Amino acid sequence: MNFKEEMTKRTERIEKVLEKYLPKEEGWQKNVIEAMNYSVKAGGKRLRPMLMEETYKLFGGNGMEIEPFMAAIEMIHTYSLVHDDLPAMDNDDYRRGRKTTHIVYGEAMAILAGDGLLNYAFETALKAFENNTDNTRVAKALMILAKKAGIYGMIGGQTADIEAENIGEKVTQEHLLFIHEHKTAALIQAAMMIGAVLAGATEEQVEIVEKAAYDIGIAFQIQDDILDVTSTLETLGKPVGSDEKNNKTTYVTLKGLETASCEQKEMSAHAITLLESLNMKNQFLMELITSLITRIK
Ligand code: GRG
Repeated sequence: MNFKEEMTKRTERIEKVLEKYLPKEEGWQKNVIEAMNYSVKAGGKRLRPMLMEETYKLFGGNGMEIEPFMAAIEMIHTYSLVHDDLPAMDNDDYRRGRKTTHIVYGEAMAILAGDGLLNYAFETALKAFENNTDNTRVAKALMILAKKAGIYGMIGGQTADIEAENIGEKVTQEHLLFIHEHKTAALIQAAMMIGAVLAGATEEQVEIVEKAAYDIGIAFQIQDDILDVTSTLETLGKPVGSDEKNNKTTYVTLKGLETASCEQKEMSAHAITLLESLNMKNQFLMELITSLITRIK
């Protein structure tokens, strides 16, 4: 298998799925819909829908109900980026190599575009009921999506993150792990758990997937922290040094580059061991997980 070629194929497929589910730019709402679509179409690695579909395939899934969920998770992820870039939060001008949504459409429209994307994600995921599929699985998947994006997931992590900015060096490893688990790992867990649930995985199997996705999420965030100090705006598509600017404690400031990098590798390897314990095969998924710790953007 040529990993790079397979990656390109999958990314192109995800772009088509997104295109299919994005709202039409018309009516009195045209402006907000344009801002929503601008943010989603700005690109990005499409990691969450990719992990979702690959986990679905790992458990033998081959239906259509995965598609609205793939679009939904990317919409939720994109809304979080749009809001995170706002002046009230990180106040960033660049994202995914383009001007941020509030710079192009203004702050009010960027707030509404984020809200619109979050709501439209659920309107979209609900379309999975229209597929000829197991409604209980779809309902379970919706519950996972709602919880992992909410106050017990990503929003909870973002809250703890904002509060951590005010206490600077007093942020402990425990506090930081809470932030990373909720702000970053929760959506990755949602992606993989939804893939598993829709394909009919058992509760025990979904628990293993949740644990593996935790490791993947933390490792992914550590790499994000590393790139913030080692990369460039051109490569990353967003400003570097953002953590320092916002007085953020990260894995790198807490432990140093080398230890952070070692721990990240251990977590990624642990995730793979957990997934291999399921005795199911998806070579691309394993390579995708490994590639995340050496990613450059
Ligand atoms: C505003 C509720 C709310 C939450 C914001 C996700 C988030 C929480 C903030 C974005 C900033 C950040 C560093 C989040 C951690 C997760 C992360 C590394 C996001 C970037 O994900 P990528 O690298 O982005 O997958 P692309 O652009 O490739 O999709």
